[in-house]
Amino acid sequence: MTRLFDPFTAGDIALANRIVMAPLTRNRAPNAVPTALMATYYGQRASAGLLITEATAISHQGQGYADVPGLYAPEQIAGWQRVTAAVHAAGGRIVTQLWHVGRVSHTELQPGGGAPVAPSAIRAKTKTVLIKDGVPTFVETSEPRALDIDELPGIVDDYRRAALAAIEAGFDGVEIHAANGYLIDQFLKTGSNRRTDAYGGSIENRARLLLEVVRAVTDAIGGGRAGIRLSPVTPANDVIDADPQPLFTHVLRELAPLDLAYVHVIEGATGGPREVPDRPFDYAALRAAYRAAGGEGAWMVNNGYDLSLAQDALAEGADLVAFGKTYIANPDLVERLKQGGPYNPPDRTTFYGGGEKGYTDYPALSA
Ligand code: 8OZ
Repeated sequence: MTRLFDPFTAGDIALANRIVMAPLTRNRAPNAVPTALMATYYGQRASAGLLITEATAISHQGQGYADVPGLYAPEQIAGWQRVTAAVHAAGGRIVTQLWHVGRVSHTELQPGGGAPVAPSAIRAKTKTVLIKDGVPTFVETSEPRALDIDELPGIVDDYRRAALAAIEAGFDGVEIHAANGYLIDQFLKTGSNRRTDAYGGSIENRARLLLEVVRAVTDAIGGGRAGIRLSPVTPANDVIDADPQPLFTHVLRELAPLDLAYVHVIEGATGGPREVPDRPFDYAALRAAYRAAGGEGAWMVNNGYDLSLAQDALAEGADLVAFGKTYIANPDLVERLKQGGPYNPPDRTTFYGGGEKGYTDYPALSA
């Protein structure tokens, strides 16, 4: 019953417990530079076994929303150094989530006002956020252009350089964001990938970019400092695969020998129901395929967990449980789970953008 609160080692990262703060986009990094307020926010949550930062752009091209942070310029690395120092001073561990949004972007956010890039020129029926007259405003994503095959090595190299920048910034590791309809997921799934070259068509081809990115990152910083996030059936950002079970079985088999610290799986619809109608998925079979192929990374589960669901998941073989919205509102979530609550309710109106309100002002139990 108490395993949730026991120490655990994921790859090279020693965690005080099995409770993880999920990556949460908060849009509070003007000009993509992490702020002192962000250091306060993450520092407040350092009693989690592991903190995963909000999604962080690996390049200007990988940027898709106003005021999300980056990890490709010196001032961004310096900003993150304050964050990792605050978390480490409080005894925590923190990895950063490496992100390329692909087609989920807008010309206003792209270098030179160009089109966002994608596996194929298919527009996502989804919105992004721009700041209009100082106010965060939802807008339709722009029409993307299909990446030339010659551009892919440069994108893989951007991931590698961002992983090295993460280590320079003091992170304990990185999480490769391969979920939620962003670039890597756009390549994986049939709905967004119509390519006819070595990166489209077969499962092997659609998984190629993901595996090249993971190999580049693990070669650069070691598998024990790298995790990956996957979302087999989420409808997020209008990306759907016709047959996700064999696709993800292939991905997990190929990931198995890379000695990742962890595999992070979003069950169902990101931030929504744990079951997606008409899209059944067998997560236990996915883990079994990974283990059967020799994969030893920690198995991290996410989506809608509370104390009792988390304990059930650990009993059924998960190693780590990531909490999202609950972590927005409860900086001392570990203590609250230990005591069985109470939990502050999250205020949705302050999730994206703004300042301290709804960010660093949620009270701890001791306050
Ligand atoms: C919410 C708003 C913007 C981006 C994701 C990075 O879903 C995100 C995201 C979430 O993975």
